[in-house]
Amino acid sequence: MSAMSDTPRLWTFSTSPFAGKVRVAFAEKGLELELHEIHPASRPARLRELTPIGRVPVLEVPGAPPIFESSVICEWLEDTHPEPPLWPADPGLRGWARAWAKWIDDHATANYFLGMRKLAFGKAPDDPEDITEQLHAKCVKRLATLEPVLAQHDGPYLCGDAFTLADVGAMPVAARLPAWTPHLVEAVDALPAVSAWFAALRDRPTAAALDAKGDPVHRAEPTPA
Ligand SMILES: N[C@@H](CCC(=O)N[C@@H](CS)C(=O)NCC(=O)O)C(=O)O
Repeated sequence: MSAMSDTPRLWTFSTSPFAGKVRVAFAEKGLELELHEIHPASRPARLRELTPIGRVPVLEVPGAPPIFESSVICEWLEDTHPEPPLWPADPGLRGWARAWAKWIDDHATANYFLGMRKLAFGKAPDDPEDITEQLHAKCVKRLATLEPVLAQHDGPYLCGDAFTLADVGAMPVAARLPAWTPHLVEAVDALPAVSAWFAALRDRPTAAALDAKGDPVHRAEPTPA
């Protein structure tokens, strides 16, 4: 593995929604990222050196401490590369969008992808048999909460014309749900504002960054410089 270049390095795995969120945010800014792909079942030691939490995404930038937490990485990006802005200029609307961005992470994204994770990596011993179905039903119920919220602005995005990091946060669910869980599509189609919003998010050219995959970094690999 090469010494670090000036291009920010993101520790990621391709199907992680939170890493996907960061990849889309960088793409929205037109910035490059060096992707270091991990496998969740075989995390390289370097990841734990960067953050004892051992989760992705983690951003490495020359001359700065590593940054973890997808929303915090996106805030660093907004601070260091303000154009094009990914938050509304109005402080009140910005606060509102930030609150919904957190809610989308904690409720829609977390339930959907935890359901997928249990399907892919197995259930915990005390999980009910239908844990994935329960988590996915919870996700759809939470999406219904967004119907009146989306109606507050005249689309296509959460804040109307302004595309924000709250929209970026919803892109992984919007993009994966039809392909990975077609049986949930009917329930989402019954939510007109959410389904129109999801379609607009899938149409965003930067949605392609959700599929971006870096060179794999294996557990046994030595610590890069
Ligand atoms: N709140 C964190 C969540 C990070 C997170 O849960 N990352 C997952 C991937 S989506 C992970 O690394 N999971 C590994 C594991 O839990 O074993 C963020 O937004 O960055």
